[in-house]
Amino acid sequence: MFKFDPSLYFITDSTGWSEDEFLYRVEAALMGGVTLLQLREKDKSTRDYMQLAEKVHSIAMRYNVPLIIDDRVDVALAIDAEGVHVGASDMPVADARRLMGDDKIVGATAKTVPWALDVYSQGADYLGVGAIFPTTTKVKTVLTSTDTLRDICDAVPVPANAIGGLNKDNIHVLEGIPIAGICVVSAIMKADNPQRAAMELKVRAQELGIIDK
Ligand code: TZP
Ligand code: MG
Repeated sequence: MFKFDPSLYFITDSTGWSEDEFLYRVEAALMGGVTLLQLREKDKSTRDYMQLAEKVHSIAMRYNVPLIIDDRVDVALAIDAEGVHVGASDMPVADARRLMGDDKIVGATAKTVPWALDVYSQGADYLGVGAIFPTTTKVKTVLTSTDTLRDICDAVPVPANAIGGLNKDNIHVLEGIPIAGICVVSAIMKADNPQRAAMELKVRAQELGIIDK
């Protein structure tokens, strides 16, 4: 059984990397202490998404880190991933929960308190809240203030993570907000040394008291 720990949540983006380089980076991040992993692919065919997901899943399992599949309940079920993450234009959380069952992780995006309450009531296990800072990752998003992030944390009993443009030099803005963890793409994916980047992010977040030691 996997432990669900969203404290350092790494979301992948294979854009611009060969498959070997991508898989190497994913593994390096896991070695650096990533606690939760999401495979996020926007342009792949179902077949290619599944094939990559199977490879990433077998790596993640070696590190006992749950794999979440972005957007696609079918892909998550087909490869027996530990969970799925759904956003506003994906399958509704209640349907994702019904299909995934109670033992899988269903995460949801929320950018406002009413939205957070809605996805929580539909059965979301955790929330991704942002973008806190502008992001260079391919995404349709708006900024969410740290005040709203705090309000969301206070409004729902499930873990909420901050996302969007976060790196070790700016996560101090999250100090004192009862988030469960941070989600990053570029800060690890595009780092010269993804293992070191993951380690440094974790140490910084721990120093700030954002996540537990
Ligand atoms: N949702 C809100 S911001 C974002 C997603 C998927 C992308 C975050 O990527 P980065 O590179 O950490 O800014
Ligand atoms: Mg989505």
